[in-house]
Amino acid sequence: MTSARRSGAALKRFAPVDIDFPDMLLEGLSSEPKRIASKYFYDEAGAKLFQQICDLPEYYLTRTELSLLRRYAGEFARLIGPDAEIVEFGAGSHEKIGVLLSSLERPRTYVPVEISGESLVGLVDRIRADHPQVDVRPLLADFTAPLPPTIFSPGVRRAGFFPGSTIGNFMRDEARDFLAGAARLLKGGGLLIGVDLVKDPALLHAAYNDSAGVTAAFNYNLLVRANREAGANFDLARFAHYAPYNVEQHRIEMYLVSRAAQLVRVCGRKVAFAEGEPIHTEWSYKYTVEDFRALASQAGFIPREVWCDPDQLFSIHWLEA
Ligand code: AVJ
Repeated sequence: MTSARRSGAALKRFAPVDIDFPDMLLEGLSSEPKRIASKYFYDEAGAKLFQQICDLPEYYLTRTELSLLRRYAGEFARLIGPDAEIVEFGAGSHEKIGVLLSSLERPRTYVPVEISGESLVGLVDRIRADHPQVDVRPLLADFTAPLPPTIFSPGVRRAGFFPGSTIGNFMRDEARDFLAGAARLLKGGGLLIGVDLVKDPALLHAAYNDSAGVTAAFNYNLLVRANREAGANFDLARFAHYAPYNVEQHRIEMYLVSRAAQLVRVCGRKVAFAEGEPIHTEWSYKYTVEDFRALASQAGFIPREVWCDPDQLFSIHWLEA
């Protein structure tokens, strides 16, 4: 085991700055329509803003999923079985994985896969403190890319954990490809995944247009980050947070819309914006239970149990690999 794996402090030292961000930004702002990939939301400030989003009264996702996790923990433990290796896609909240690890019978290893060093370090320290019997082996990587099979324990029953409806950030094809990769990785075990549901558009709209403006700040943080890391000079006051629900496509669409015709410097170049021109920053797809199960089947999983809250806001699926 390397020192980077053993201690959070060591991990922090080796955590790379995201050197791809300026290139990606310039490329995304040169394309038509303009876009910035949503994985770039989560720098240190963005991760904090996302935590605040999770506590918003309008953002029902986190608390609904947590209550489902608490309520059905015993069932998850029975399905996952003893001595399992848990792979989490993304470093989520210590609370969610904490509920799962506490309910499992002798969980053996926990492998959080996360692209942001800061998020990973915080989570790893916390889980090591709370679950000293679990071997925590963080992997600093983009979980959307194929994972090196060598980091996993051979011959151990493996279960994936993918809470938060992060799967909603993928377009349908990408979601299927991701799930197909997960099905191969988890063969013999399964995937426990949280999926936000199609519902009253007014509830969805409120969740992404909160009255305190935290989601707007989360969106604007991409421009703050561009100004800091890509030599840009975005004036935040000249962009608007815009997050409509697309009823046909079952997705929240997030944009930063230019309030005026303007030129913005990015990495030494000038990028032109027309008045009203959007930068696309996120998709957040919502599924029906049936639709998600069909997608999982196409990806090679056998969809098994599904748990929903009484108001049908959120779902957790057990997919057998
Ligand atoms: C982390 C992708 C699940 O889509 O609800 C929250 C991100 N964006 N508010 C979501 C997000 C705006 C979130 N996911």
